[in-house]
Amino acid sequence: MDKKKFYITTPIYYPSDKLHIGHTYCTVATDAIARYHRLRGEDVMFLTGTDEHGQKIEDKAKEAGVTPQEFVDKIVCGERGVLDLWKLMNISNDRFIRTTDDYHVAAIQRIFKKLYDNGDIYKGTYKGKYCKPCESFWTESQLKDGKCPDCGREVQDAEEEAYFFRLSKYADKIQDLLENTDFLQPRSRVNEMVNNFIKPGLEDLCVSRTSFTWGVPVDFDPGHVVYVWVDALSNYITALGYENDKYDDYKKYWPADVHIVGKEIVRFHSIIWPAMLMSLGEPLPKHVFGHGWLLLDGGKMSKSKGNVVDPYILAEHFGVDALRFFLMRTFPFGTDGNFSNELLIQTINTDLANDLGNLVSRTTAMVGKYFGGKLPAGCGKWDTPESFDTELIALASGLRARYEEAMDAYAPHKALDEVFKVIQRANKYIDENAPWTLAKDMEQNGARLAHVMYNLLEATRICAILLTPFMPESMDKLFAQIGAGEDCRTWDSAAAWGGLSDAAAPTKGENLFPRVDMEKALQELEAAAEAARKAALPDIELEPQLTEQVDFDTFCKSDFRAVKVKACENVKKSAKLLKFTLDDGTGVDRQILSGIAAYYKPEELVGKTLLAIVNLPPRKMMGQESCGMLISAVHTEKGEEKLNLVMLDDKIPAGAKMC
Ligand code: ME8
Repeated sequence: MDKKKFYITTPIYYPSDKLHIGHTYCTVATDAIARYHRLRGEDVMFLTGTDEHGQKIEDKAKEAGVTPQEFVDKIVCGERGVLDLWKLMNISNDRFIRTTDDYHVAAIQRIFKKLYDNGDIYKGTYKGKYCKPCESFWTESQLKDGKCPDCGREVQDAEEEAYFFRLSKYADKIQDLLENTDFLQPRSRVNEMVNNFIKPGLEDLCVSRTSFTWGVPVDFDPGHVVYVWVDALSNYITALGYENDKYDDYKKYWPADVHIVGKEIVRFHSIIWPAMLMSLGEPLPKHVFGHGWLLLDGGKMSKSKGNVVDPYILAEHFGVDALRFFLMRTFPFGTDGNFSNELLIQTINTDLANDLGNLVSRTTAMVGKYFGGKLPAGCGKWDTPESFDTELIALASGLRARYEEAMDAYAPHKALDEVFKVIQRANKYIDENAPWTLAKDMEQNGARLAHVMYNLLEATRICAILLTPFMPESMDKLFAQIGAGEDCRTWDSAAAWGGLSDAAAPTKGENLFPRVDMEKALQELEAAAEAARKAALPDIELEPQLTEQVDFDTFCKSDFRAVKVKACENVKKSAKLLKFTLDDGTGVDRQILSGIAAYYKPEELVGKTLLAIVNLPPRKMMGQESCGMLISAVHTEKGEEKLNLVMLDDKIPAGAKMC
């Protein structure tokens, strides 16, 4: 029999900056759902990728002094880039698409032409605002205080020739799709779409631009590039071979079972994308699921706000599986959640170290201690079960069904909640049976104790199967520790109590989830974040040069002289000031105070020839007079301000004029 197909996608990421924990959240969730379907024996296609075109990338590349392709290559394929992150996070995507891939670009040109040929794309005029110096088009809403958001200058009304997609034509069909089917989930997002976008009147969509070039060119009208969302959304079909020869499984996998997307891009996926597919005459995806955001300090993470959390730091610190688990366990998938390091550590300590970790280590240690690591054959059966035996067995036996219901409703947090109810029940079962008391009389209670151990291992096995999509690596290790072979790690065996052989030989292994010392970890995270922030800072940063000019005569009024340091000392009660006694060639000592104590020790300056401006009006600082100013060079290095006094050749006599 053919396996059931399951096609699942994540949004393809903008490589305009490095990815943060919010992006990781979305991809880990999709990965867990994909792994769940593989566990069920389905033929899964899991797609992710990068969305690499558009003005934002073109601008960023220009800023960085590289080509747009070089810019995206570095973020996608470079060290600690997108591909590295997904590898680290153990993301099991079957395919990775880049919208700059040749086959995708060619397919987009064909898709655009198809839409044009069937009359759904027409040429019109795009009205907007134009900033002449920047050569940039803006919409009214993009302006900052009515001015160009880039340079702050006045903008003017402008028009640009552009192609439009007849989105308005599909308004009724889309409304019907949203309101009368389960296409868009969670259901709460439907009203938002219908009330905010469809009811006010769907306007036709501008789908080409001529004001920048980093995009897929419209091949039948040079100068136009395809709107980035038409290019990006189509990835879901081009990656299967739609309108290209690179792949040939479009028929096999399309329509997608689900597009997992963040809530701010639900609009594109639930209105524009189905309209495009309707126009192309292709089937619609079965579901779009709009998940919530991870918030930091109450706001969405974004690089421009500076409030991003680096998934590399967290995964390296706590382990990939602990991080994957935390993301899925803590935040209800359809709503926003507040991220914090404290919450992460708490979850690791409570659920993984205490509940799951303890259950496994206590049970395997007891089997080692009381039975030499091997349970006696037949211990899986017990003729006169206690009520707590029945309760544990019933709860664990019904777990798969409850888990399945939650996973199928895209509620991984609920599925995990069900698993942890069983883990907590099993821990309680240890206390109820008090194995240490039973072990006091092995002759009398040995068989009962073996049965208790078996029940614990068996409940753990079922939980571990269902935790595999979330923590694949750790569950492999856990199976080995409880002595569960391949045949009893399967989806089928998760619904059948008694899958574990009663001759299993568990071994107490490494501690899978060590307890985290909250205070120490928080300090280390802060230090790691600070080091990463510093590493990302530019090596050297210079003050921008002044554009305002001074006339030559004004400049000549400044009297710069070579001065020799006769004496130098710290000014009492000031951390900043040094007091210099200088020979300026006049025969009378000159005193200058300078705020450079952080950079020099007084003794290292005595005897040096420095540069000073000597005709500034005298100033009082900390009660002492300063007659002039010493000249220094300043710059910023890795975010830290650096200062160097300008030192002259000692051959230059005191008082020599600089000109
Ligand atoms: O939107 N919490 O790319 P993107 C949760 N290229 N999810 C978050 C998040 C946060 N703090 N921050 C971002 C794009 N995301 C388009 C997609 S698909 C055809 C094109 C999610 O890199 C965000 O909601 O800006 C989105 O689903 C995904 O990361 C990619 O965002």
